Amino acid sequence: MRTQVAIIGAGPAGLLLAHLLHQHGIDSVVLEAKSQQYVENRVRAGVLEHQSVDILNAAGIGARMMKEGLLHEGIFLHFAGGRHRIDFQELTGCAVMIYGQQELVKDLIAARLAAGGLLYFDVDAVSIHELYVDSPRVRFRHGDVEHSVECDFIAGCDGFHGVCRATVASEHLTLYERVYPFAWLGILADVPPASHELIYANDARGFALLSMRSPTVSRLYLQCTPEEDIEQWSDGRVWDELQARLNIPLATGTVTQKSLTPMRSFVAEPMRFGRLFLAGDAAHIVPPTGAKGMNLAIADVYVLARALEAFYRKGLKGRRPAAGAEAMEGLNAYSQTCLNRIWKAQRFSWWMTSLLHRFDEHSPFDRRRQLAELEYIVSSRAAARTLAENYVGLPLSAW
Ligand code: RFL
Ligand code: PHB
Repeated sequence: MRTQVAIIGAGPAGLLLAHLLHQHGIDSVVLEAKSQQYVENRVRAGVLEHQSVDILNAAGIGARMMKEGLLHEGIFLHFAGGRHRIDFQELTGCAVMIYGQQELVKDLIAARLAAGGLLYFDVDAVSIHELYVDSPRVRFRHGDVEHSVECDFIAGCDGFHGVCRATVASEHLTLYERVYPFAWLGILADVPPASHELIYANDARGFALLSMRSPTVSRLYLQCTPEEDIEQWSDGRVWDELQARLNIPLATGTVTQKSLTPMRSFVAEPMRFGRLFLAGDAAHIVPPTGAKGMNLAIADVYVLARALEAFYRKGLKGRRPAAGAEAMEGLNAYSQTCLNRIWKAQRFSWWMTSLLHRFDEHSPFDRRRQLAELEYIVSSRAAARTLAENYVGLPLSAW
């Protein structure tokens, strides 16, 4: 088969890219290793920056998000026995949206299917070929049938463990990585959230986060060790520990999901190799403390879709597009445009992680310094604004 853009991975990055390209009249095929049911039920991120909300609304994908999502104008920081609010609306004029990643994924799949776009679930043996020519190819198996897709471009939206980045020869890649000495134990529970806004708690026992998915569903996280045996955490033990760290009365409810998330900062540079463009978690991972992962994925494909639209508009219409310098301008700038913003989100995610977690290697001096920094943030408008403007999202620049 032949398409303009072969997209590998049906997470937020791949699905949104397919949707934005469709709106520009650009043909794509989306290949996903897992089943539709698996992808639609994978519990992950929950916070959308205000610009992510704008992008989704402008793309006509935001109707259910605007109805069911929860607009949050601030967060609470809890430390040293006190709770302090950071007022995003007052400090930046912006808010964030709480809307589960799996709900966004459902909306994007529904839009893709309604548009009649090609979307293959349960594919395997995906391999990519001839990245440095004008017509690269993707091979994959679906059921018992082997397919070959000839295309103009490949979008590697296949997450951290995907094949796209792994296909690039290591001498072409520079990797930056930090692995943290802790993880998050997360639960989803059928119980109304105990606070109307998120609480990030720095407690001597370790970090905790109270978040939510709806007025009746809570999402909560606890710092633990990366080797933690999740079986050792009965529901009762989780609730007791959350209560101790968040220092708020918690009604308990049925725990419907329990998971362990390792914490990592990671960037692969560059994000383009000939006709292959990496986007989202395939190129970068942030620790979830800054709530940036899904937003970076959205920002990457927003920039990529604009660059591809310009390529096809400026290139020869109807025939094989010319890869002239003017048509390629946006695509040539893609990697640097995204990386400028990614590194700022990396810095913020690392900073929030360092500020809020318990580090075993910390000396009493380090602990007092951490508390002093939190005290400074809640007592200085400039410091609070720095946190707020990063949390709601730094400006998006197209190239
Ligand atoms: P995804 O979502 O991992 O999607 C990649 C898709 O590619 C498929 N795939 C393949 N398909 C075909 N062939 C192959 N060989 C393939 N290999 C893999 C996979 O099955 C998958 O469907 O990457 P994408 O689209 O880049 O999206 C990134 C986000 O999922 C991720 O950054 C966020 O979930 C991170 N994250 C958060 N981000 C936020 O913006 N705000 C948050 O509040 C937030 N909280 C979180 C998070 C991530 C968490 N976990 C579990 C890692 C909280 C947690 C606990
Ligand atoms: C979530 O609701 O899953 C969530 C919220 C904020 C974070 C991370 C995860 O920083």
